[in-house]
Amino acid sequence: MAFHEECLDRAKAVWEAMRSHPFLRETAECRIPDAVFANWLQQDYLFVRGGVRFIATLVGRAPDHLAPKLASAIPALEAELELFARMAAEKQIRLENLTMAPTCHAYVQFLLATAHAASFEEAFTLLYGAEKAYWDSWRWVREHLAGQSPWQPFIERWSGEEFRQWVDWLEITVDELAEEVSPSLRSRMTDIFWLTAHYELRFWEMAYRGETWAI
Ligand code: MP5
Repeated sequence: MAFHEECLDRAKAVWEAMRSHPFLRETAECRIPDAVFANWLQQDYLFVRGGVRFIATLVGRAPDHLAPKLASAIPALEAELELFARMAAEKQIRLENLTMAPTCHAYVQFLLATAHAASFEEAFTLLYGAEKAYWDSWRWVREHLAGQSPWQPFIERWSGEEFRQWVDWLEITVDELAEEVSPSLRSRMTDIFWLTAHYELRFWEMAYRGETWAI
């Protein structure tokens, strides 16, 4: 079994819960309330900004042959942030003075802590897990889309050809990295994937429920 299949197999239950989350189902059925979608848009905007710093740290730690491709993700994320800004302006959703909800905050801290304190291979596994989660989630939306969504540009961003090629590269590369490491590091890499899968599920849950700090 390839390493990425091992990861997906171990996280199977949470991956299925993520892909069948009501946020995604209601988005596909074009009946997600605007205010609920806006929760996701605001929090994901903050998440992606954290993601830029995560990838920048990863570039600094990457072996030479992986650094250029990883670095190419940074302008792609900047373009993505512009998409968030464009859609937010169109739908009158505020992007200034936002507060990270608890789950978004914890997930971004997990990204940054892993990038700085864990091995490069573990951090790369996190990146693969987060991107694979979005590919599988948004592709599910695209495959079940029941009409013209007001949120179409987001659906296309993460279910289109360019993103597919990026996730394919991450998948091949994470498998290659896992071939070279000790059994204990390989096992820590699957732990990171498992945690990432849980954060991804919780991110939909956070947006759907409109999670806030208690007080
Ligand atoms: C991604 C994202 C995909 N935007 N948000 C979450 C919660 N998980 C994964 O990352 P990217 O860098 O926007 O493709």
